[in-house]
This record gives sequence, C-alpha cells and structure tokens, in this order.
Amino acid sequence: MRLHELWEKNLSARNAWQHLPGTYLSELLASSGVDVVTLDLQHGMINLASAGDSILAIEARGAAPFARVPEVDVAQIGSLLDAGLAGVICATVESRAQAEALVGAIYYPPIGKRSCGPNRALLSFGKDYLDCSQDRLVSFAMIETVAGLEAVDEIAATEYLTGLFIGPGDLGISMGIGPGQDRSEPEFLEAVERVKQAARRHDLRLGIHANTPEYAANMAQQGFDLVTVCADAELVGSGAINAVQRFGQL
Ligand code: 3PY
Ligand code: MG
Repeated sequence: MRLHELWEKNLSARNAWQHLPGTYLSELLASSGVDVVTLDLQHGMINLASAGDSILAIEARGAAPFARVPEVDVAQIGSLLDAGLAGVICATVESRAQAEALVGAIYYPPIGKRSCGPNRALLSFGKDYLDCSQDRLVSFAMIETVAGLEAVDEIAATEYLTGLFIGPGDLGISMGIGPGQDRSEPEFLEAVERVKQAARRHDLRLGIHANTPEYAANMAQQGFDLVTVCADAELVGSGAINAVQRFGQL
C-alpha cells in the first residue's frame, strides 16, 4: 500500500477528510491523488453501513481508507476493520489506558484483543492478513486536550501504537485560546512541539488536521507524516461561494 511506502521513505502522506456520506464522494476524494481518505464518524454524517461502502470506493481508487472514531468502541472499530479499513484515528485520547484500549481493539492477540472475523479485509489485504495486520493497520491517538498533552509521553509509550494526531480545534479550546485550525499562537506551537518530541522519543508517526494545503505543506516540511490537505464540506462550500461571487449580481 502506497502509504507505507511513503513512510518508509520518510515522506508525508496527504489526507482528505470526508464528513458526508457517499461512495461517489469517496471516489472523487480518493482519485485526487491523496494517499489517505479519512471517514469522519465523530463529527461527520457517516454511519457504519455508509462507511463500509466508502471503504470499498476509496480502496478502488488507490488510497488508504481511514476512519476517525469518537472513542474506543470495540464493536464499531472491529466492524470497520473487518470491512477493510486501513487505519483508525481515535479522538480525545488522554491516558495510556485509553491508548492501550485503542491498540487492543485494532490488533489481534497476542498484541491486542480483536476478535477474529476479518471477512472483507482478506480481500483488501490478502490471505496473510491475520499474520501481517500489525504491520499494515495504522493506529493514531488524537491529542486534543490539555489532559492528553499532559499525558502525551505515557500515551506515546504505548506498544504498537502507530502515531499521535493533533486536533488543533479541540486542543485550542481546551487550552483556553478558542477554536481554530491552521494556528500559529505561540502557546499552540509549544504544544505541537511537545507532541512532536514525545513522538520522536518513542519513534511514532505524527499527524495533524489542517484547513489549507499551505498549512499542511508547512507541517509536512516540519516532519509531520500525515497531514489533511482538504475536506469535502469545505471544498463544496467554498466552491459554491466562489461560483456565486464570480457570477456577481445581475
Ligand atoms: C480538531 O481540530 O479538534 C479535530 O478534531 C480535527 O479533526
Ligand atoms: Mg477534535
């Protein structure tokens, strides 16, 4: 899979964020050249059945299907992975125990506790899926609260966790500097540095959400391995506003 090849070469992967359900939308995003499409099951309008369909569509267009989930729900994560999901980004991880639960939900024994029933994942990854899933499936713990920041070292020390993913909006709110993306407040950049250092110490991948490809590129240059370069709702919304403005007032 392209994602792991990029990471082996220490290149960053480009992520598209999908909030709205639909396989055609998934195909459009995955065909853009991004390496990952993340289905948002926390703040998006995508349910489990729709995510299953989108996983096929994303995979068919050569990108890796990821999902952002609101919490470690073993049943939900298991179903998504059995359908062929390649990576899980779990919101609001604030402790080592939560990070361990995440790893436990994704990987099979003896690493984790995932129940065996890979079904469609065998078609996505091949017959050796059970033996190789620990090398192929990606687990990101989102650091997006002060509590998560305080615990970032113990979270990063979780065995088999792939990486840390910063949620700038929630992190800013939790820090008392308000919501926002693509931020450059000194205290926010300090928090980013703290997450970066923890990831470096424990040899983890680093991800961050961004609202513009320029900010994402800047983060990629600073060593982030997974950066969001676009999101469906913003693309449609800003495209429509742009069209109306260009049409003008008759
Ligand atoms: C945040 O900015 O809080 C996020 O969760 C980004 O998706
Ligand atoms: Mg968030």
